[in-house]
Amino acid sequence: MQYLTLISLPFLLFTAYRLVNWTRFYISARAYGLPIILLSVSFEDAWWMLLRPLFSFVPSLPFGLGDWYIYTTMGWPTEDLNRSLLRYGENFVLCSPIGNIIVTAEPGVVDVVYGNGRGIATGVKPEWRMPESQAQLFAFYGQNVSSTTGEAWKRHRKITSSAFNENTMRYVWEQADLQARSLNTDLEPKEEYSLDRVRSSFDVLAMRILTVVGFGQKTALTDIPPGHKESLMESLGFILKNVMLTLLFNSLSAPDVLLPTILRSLKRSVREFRLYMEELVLQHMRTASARPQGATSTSLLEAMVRANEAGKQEEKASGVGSFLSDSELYGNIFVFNLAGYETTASTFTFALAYLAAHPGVQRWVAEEVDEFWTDDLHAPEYADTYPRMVRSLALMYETLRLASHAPMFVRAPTVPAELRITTPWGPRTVLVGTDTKVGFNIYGAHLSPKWGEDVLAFDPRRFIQTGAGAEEKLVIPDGPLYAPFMMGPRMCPGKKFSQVEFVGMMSRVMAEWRVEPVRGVNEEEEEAREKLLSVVGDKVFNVSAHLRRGGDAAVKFVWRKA
Ligand code: HEM
Ligand SMILES: *[C@@H]1O[C@H](CO)[C@@H](O)[C@H](O)[C@H]1NC(C)=O
Ligand SMILES: *[C@@H]1O[C@H](CO)[C@@H](O)[C@H](O)[C@H]1NC(C)=O
Ligand SMILES: *[C@@H]1O[C@H](CO)[C@@H](O)[C@H](O)[C@H]1NC(C)=O
Ligand SMILES: CC(=O)N[C@H]1CO[C@H](CO)[C@@H](O)[C@@H]1O
Repeated sequence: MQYLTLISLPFLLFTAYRLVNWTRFYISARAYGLPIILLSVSFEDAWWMLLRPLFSFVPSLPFGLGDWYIYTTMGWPTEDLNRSLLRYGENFVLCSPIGNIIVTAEPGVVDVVYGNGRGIATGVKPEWRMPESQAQLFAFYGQNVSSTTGEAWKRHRKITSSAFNENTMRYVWEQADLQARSLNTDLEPKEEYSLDRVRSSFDVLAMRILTVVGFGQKTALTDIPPGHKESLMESLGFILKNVMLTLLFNSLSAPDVLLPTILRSLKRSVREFRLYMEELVLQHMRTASARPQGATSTSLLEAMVRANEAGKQEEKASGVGSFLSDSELYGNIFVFNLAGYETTASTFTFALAYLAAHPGVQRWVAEEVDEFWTDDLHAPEYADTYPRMVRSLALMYETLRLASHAPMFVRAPTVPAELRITTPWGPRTVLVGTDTKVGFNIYGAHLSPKWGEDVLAFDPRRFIQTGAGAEEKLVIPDGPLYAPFMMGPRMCPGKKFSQVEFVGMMSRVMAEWRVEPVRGVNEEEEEAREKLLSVVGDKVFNVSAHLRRGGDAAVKFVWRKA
C-alpha cells in the first residue's frame, strides 16, 4: 500500500499542478468572450504526442465525448476541414494546462498577427513572434532562418533571400522540365498507379530538383567520393524520409551498438550530410572570391555563400554587415530541403488526382500547355513563358486551397497586445497576454462559406479573371482569406521556387500525358471519379498533408501522342 502511494505521489502532484494551471488559463480564456474548447492535454505536451496514437479510439466515443481528441495535434486543421469553423465560428479558444491558443480564421485578425504586427497596444508596438518552442524544431544542423526569431532571424532572412533570385528560378524551371521528361521513359501506360505510388514517384523528382538547384549540377549527387560512405542524395533522402525520427532522436548520445538499426543508419546519414555541406561550403567560399562580382550563381548554396562573403567584406569595411556563421549556413541549406521537399511533391500528387477526377479542368489546363510546350526536348524560355501559364498556376492555387500543407502555426505577442476580434456576440477588443498564442485555422479560412456556394468544388477557374481582350489573369477572389504560404515578413521564402517548379513540372506532364481514374470491374466512370475524390478528401497531417488511404485509389497515365 505504502509503495503504491510512493509511486503515485509524483503522478498526483503532476496532476494537481496541471489542474491549477488549467483553472488559471480557463479564467483568462473566459475574458476573451469566445467559445472555449477544454483540452486536458496539448500537442505541446511531448509525452502526449508519444501516447496519442494509443487513444485513436477516442473520436468514436458516443455523445461527442471524444470531440477534443482532434485538437491535440498541431496538424488538426488538415482533418477538421470546415467543421470547427461552422460549429464555433471564425474565432475560438483551445484551453489546456499548457496555455490558451486563440484559433482564428478571421482575415482582419490574421492580417494583424501574421501580416505586420499592427495593433493598438499599451504604448509599445507589439510584435507577433513565432514562439521559441516551435522555432527550435528546425534548429537541427545549426540555427537557421526558420529556427530564429527577432533580430537574428532578420539577418538570416537577408542572406537566404538572396538565394531565391530570378536566376535560380530559371534553373528551377529547366530542372522541373528535365525531371518531368524522365517520366516519359519511366511511366508504363498500361499500369495502374495507386496515389501512394504517384506520391513516391514525385517525391523522388522533387528531391532531385531541390538537390540539383540547392547544390549545383556540377556536384555529383549520386557518387560516393573518397571519405564518404553514402552519396549526398542518399544521405539527404534518408534524413528527409525519416524527418520526425531525426528531429526527435538525433541528439541521442547512446553508443551505436545499443541503437536500433534505423537510428544507427540515421546517425550515419546525418554525419554524412554534414560532411558534404562542410565540403561544399568550403569549395564555394574559395570560388566566390575567385569569380567576378557580377557573375551569376549556379545554386542556392553558391548564392548564399556569395551574399555571405559580401556581408563579411562590408563588415570589414564599414563595421556593419550581416553574415552567417558556417553552421548557420548548413542550418539554412538543410531547412530549404526540409521545407521544400514534401510540400511540393505532395501538392503535385493532389493536383494530379484532382485532374484525373475532373477531365474538363484537365482539358482546360492542357489547352494552355499545348500553346507553349511544343518542343519535345526543351522547356520554353522561362522569362517569357512562366508569367503566362496562369491556368497551371491557378491549378496549384486551387489544389493548395483544398489540400493545404501548413499545420497550425502559432504566434505570441512580445508585449500584451490588443486585438480586435469577432465573437459570437459581436466584435470586441481583447487584451492578449504574452502567455497566450494565436493560431491560424487555415482550412477554416480556405473552406469558409465566404468562397461562395461552390466552396467545396475543385475549380481552378475561380482564380482566373478574363479581361476585355480575353487575356487571362490570376486573381485571388475578394472577401475570403487565402494564405497557403502564410503572409507577412515570415511567409514562405520558397513560394516562387515551388510555383515555378510546379508549373514547369505539371506543364511537361500535361504536354505528354493524360491522367485518368482507374475503373474497377463493372465500375462506371462516374463511380470511379467519386471513389477517387473520396480518397483524396481523407487527409491526415504528417509533416505535410498525406492521404490516409492513398493505396485505395489509382490513376493511369495515357500517352497523348499515341
Ligand atoms: C507547395 C509548396 C510550399 C508550401 C505550401 C509552403 C508553405 C510554407 C509555409 C506555410 C511556411 C510557414 C510560414 C510561417 O511560419 O509563417 C513555410 C516556411 C518556409 N518555407 Fe515553404 N512552402 C512550400 C515550398 C517551399 C520550398 C520549395 C522551399 C525552399 C526551396 C521552402 C522554404 C521554406 C522555408 C525556408 C521556410 C521558413 C521561413 C521562415 O521561418 O522564415 N518552402 N512554407
Ligand atoms: C503551467 O503553466 C506554465 C506556463 O504558465 C507552463 O510553463 C508549465 O509547463 C505548466 N505546467 C504544466 C504541468 O503543464
Ligand atoms: C462542410 O464540409 C462538408 C464536407 O467536408 C460539406 O458536406 C458541407 O456542405 C460543408 N459546409 C459548408 C457550409 O460549406
Ligand atoms: C508519418 O510518416 C512516417 C514516415 O513516412 C511513418 O513512419 C509514420 O507512421 C507516419 N505517422 C502517422 C501518424 O501516420
Ligand atoms: C545567432 C545564433 O543563434 N547562432 C547559433 C548558430 O548555431 C550555432 C550552432 O548550433 C550556435 O552555436 C550559435 O549560437
